[in-house]
Amino acid sequence: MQLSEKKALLITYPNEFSITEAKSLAESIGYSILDTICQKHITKSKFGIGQGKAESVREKIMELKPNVIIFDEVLKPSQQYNLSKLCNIEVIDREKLILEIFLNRAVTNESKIQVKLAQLKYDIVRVKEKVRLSKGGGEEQPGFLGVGRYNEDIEILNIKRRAAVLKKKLLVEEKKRELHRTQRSNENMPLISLTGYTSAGKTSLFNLITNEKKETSQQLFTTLTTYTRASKINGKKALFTDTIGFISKLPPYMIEAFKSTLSELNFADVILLVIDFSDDTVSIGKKLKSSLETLSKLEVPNSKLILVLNKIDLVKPTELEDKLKELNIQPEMNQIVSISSKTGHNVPLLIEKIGNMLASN
Ligand SMILES: Nc1nc2c(ncn2[C@@H]2O[C@H](COP(=O)(O)OP(=O)(O)O)[C@@H](O)[C@H]2O)c(=O)[nH]1
Ligand SMILES: [Mg+2]
Repeated sequence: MQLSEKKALLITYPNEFSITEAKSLAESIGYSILDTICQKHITKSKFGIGQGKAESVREKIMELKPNVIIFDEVLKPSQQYNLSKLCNIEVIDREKLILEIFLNRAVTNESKIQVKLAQLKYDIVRVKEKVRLSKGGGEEQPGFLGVGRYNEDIEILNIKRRAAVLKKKLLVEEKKRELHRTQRSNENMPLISLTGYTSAGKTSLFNLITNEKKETSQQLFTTLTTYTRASKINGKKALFTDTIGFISKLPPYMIEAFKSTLSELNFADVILLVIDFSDDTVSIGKKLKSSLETLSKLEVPNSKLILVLNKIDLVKPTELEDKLKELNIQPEMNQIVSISSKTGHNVPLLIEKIGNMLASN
């Protein structure tokens, strides 16, 4: 798809978290969101959204002329088909969007294979659903069910065969990984990786540190370039990587693909775990816990971790103290720093902490 063609209409839930996350995800691979439609119920049987709403979406599409609808929920093939046909436009559901992101970010052979495996799993569910519908399990859809039963069986067999081949290749790649890891540690330029949940502010911080002046809203131009850039720490060159980060509500079959796209964290000398500290305390606690669990599964040692409490410009000083207390975070700890990627507050302190960590490791 051409850059200029990546205009989307977003359909999501009516809460700030869903809206920000879906936008951040979509923008991270270059979509610009022309408009957002929020609905409390987006799992309705025919179109995901209600019939009346679907009609008004169709009108919006004719008015705004986006190239795709991004639907922030997992859709059944029939729902995807119905909405797509009604609005005469491609519909990308949440799973498909995440797969696109993975595909865009997969660097190593291993992660590319993992992503392809996840894509085959996405496809097989859809083909099986077609079979189910053709057996009379759903309403008749001309065109959609044009392919006969026989062809679908072959399709499923083909997918399974491709998956088996990929799994064998994966074993080979996993063995190679150890080799690369040791090679990497022999190079001299330190690597600093940014991770954290979507919309925590990773890209904003990355741009600030690596002097990228473009706006985050202009993701179209920033993120399609490289995710790794050089900067200086204590006068010495260091590499910074803006990782894919953590995504909420990840379907279990995507976890392997996700972990392998995160495997670059294993090469990092310092990992910045970026947290949106303007979030409510309960969400911060949940995200922090699950981030730390994922990092420990990836065998990232705590000694390489700096906890970056971002968006501090949105948090009142008293509120900050309360939150730290409630979350049992000791702010005087060396590995914690509260910053604002927007105002630049405490960013020099963060750089200093990175320098100290590099010097002590
Ligand atoms: N107020 C405020 N907003 C921020 C800050 N850092 C990031 N943002 C905003 O949060 C949103 C998500 O930021 P982004 O860098 O794309 O997050 P990412 O998904 O982690 O890469 C954007 O709208 C940013 O402008 C901050 O320190 N303060
Ligand atoms: Mg980002």
